[in-house]
Amino acid sequence: MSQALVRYLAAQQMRDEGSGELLPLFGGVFAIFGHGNVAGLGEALYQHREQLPTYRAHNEQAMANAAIAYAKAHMRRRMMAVTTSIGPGATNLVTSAALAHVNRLPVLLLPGDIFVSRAPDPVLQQLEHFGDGTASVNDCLRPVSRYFDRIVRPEQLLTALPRALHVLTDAALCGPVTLALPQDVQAEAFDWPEAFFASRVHKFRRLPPAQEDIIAAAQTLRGAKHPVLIAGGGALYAQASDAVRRFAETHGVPVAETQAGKGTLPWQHRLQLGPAGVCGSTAANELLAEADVVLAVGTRLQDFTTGSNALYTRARIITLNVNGYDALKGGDTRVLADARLGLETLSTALGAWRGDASWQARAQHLAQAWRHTVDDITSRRELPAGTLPYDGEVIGAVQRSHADSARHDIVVCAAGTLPAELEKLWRTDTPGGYHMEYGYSCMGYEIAGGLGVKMAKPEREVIVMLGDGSYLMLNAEIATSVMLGLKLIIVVLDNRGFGCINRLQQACGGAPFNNMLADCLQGADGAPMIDFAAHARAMGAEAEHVHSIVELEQALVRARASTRTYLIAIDTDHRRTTETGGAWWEVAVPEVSERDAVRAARRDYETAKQRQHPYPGKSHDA
Ligand SMILES: Cc1ncc(C[n+]2csc(CCOP(=O)(O)OP(=O)(O)O)c2C)c(N)n1
Ligand SMILES: [Mg+2]
Repeated sequence: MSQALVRYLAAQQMRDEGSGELLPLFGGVFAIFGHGNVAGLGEALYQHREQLPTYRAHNEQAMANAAIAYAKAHMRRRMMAVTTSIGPGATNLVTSAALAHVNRLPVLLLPGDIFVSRAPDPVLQQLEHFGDGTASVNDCLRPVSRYFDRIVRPEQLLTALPRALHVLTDAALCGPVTLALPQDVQAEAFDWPEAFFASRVHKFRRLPPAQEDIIAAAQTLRGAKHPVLIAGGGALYAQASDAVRRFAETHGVPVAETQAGKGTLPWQHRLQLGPAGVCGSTAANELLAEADVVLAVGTRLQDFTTGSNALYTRARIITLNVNGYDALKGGDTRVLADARLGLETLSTALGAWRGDASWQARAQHLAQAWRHTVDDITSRRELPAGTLPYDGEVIGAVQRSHADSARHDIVVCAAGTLPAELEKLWRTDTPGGYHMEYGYSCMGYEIAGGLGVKMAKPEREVIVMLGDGSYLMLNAEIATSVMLGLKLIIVVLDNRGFGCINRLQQACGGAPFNNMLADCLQGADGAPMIDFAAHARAMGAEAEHVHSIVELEQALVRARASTRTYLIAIDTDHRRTTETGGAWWEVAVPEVSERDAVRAARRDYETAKQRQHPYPGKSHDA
């Protein structure tokens, strides 16, 4: 069964749109062996190691994060599989499966599973469920998988694998697939039909829009004077950047982007408003607040994008999404279609229609003002003595360190202060140049994710930016990047604690508590000064600790020249952030408290909630 599974995976292909070349759909398999996969799947992977390479990393969650990042960097056209032992290896996948599920990214998870025969029962690491004899820990993966199957007879692969591949390659269904593989079944023989292993070229089909949806959307837009288009991750995955640009230019519709959609339009495009929502630009948020129609393309419309449904409450919302569930969100008008086809068809239906000329002029003016704001922040080099830099100044130094970084670099990030700062300040003119995992915003994704991106795009400089908290959560794949010769530049912003949550806590009236190391319970020796550079060197990377933006610039020259993973640690201020831009984000504040600060925060919270609507775009009905 294992041999058949590996042979089948190796036979799946895709055609690269750029070069026209046929490439394996699966770039490889990440594996940590144990009982439950070493004898069966491990032996099969060894046999087929030329067609389907196996990579070993240090932690199952990190391996899966790397695999997910690989697929994201390939805009979901290529992917990887991940295999684990039974028990703890398998449950280490749960977080990553949820991450892939939330972000709609494909990954094939192959955890080992307990004996179907139950001959040795229980085996090492087996959970004995007292009420369900069919349960194993792999059942934890059911609610976080788009497709889950347990292969209890070898021939079940004949139906399970085509279904798995369908889910992995379908734009609407796309997400994690789990095939749990009981170890005795992995080792069983079966007479397979040879045709099962024929190579197959997967097509990434585009769903065309229905005519009636387009007519309705065009009618809504024609009634608009102040339209804004929001580009989400779906716009990138549908490779709709050109379609978005043409739509914006032809119809005079300014564009705002989500975390997943950033980079759809080049940063310097005249109609590029910058990011929408909680981590958004002044340009995007000011126009969104006044928009009469929002065309939401390929976005899940999560709270960071909608300002917790309090940002664009006047607008009618048109959703254009390949996923019916997403198309439903706040949609007055829904177009169920691929982003590219949908925009092209809608544009044809709109003919010569354009939004108000004064609206476009205002959009261009605000967009330019925002670019000046960003310039201002990211060009700061010399800070007053005794001032620690903050994330915005570090981001500026990283961008300045390459003459054409907007085209060449891929920045990778996921959690902490940095996502908001990067969304506001990072500049890219290449789709995929901004790799932010902000659907799950999972601490620890960054370094592993950077590894996956570098596997997908070895010719690009992959720059991982992360906080001390994320670094300490999951960093061991630095050693894997050294072992595989996959160079990363890692910039650690050490503000000695969970800076963003500390600020959130106080914004909600809370006392500084249990976030910054200084505010945590400590023994006699206090919190250690963590030497991140020494830590990375211990794993084989080159590393240094710098003390200013000017030193950071010099270190970045060395980092870019290095062929080996290079970490730069810099001390940063946990209080300063980019204050301009942004929007309200709903975080529930206690209704009763003995603390004045909490009661005051509660009053602000109740006031802010008055602007909120059950979903965006409803107030125009009132
Ligand atoms: C796995 C995980 N646990 C908890 C959180 C909640 N959380 C978000 S950011 C953060 C602190 C991040 O600290 P650090 O990486 O040092 O970044 P900083 O906020 O200090 O810039 C926490 C605890 C999360 N996003 N992911
Ligand atoms: Mg920190």
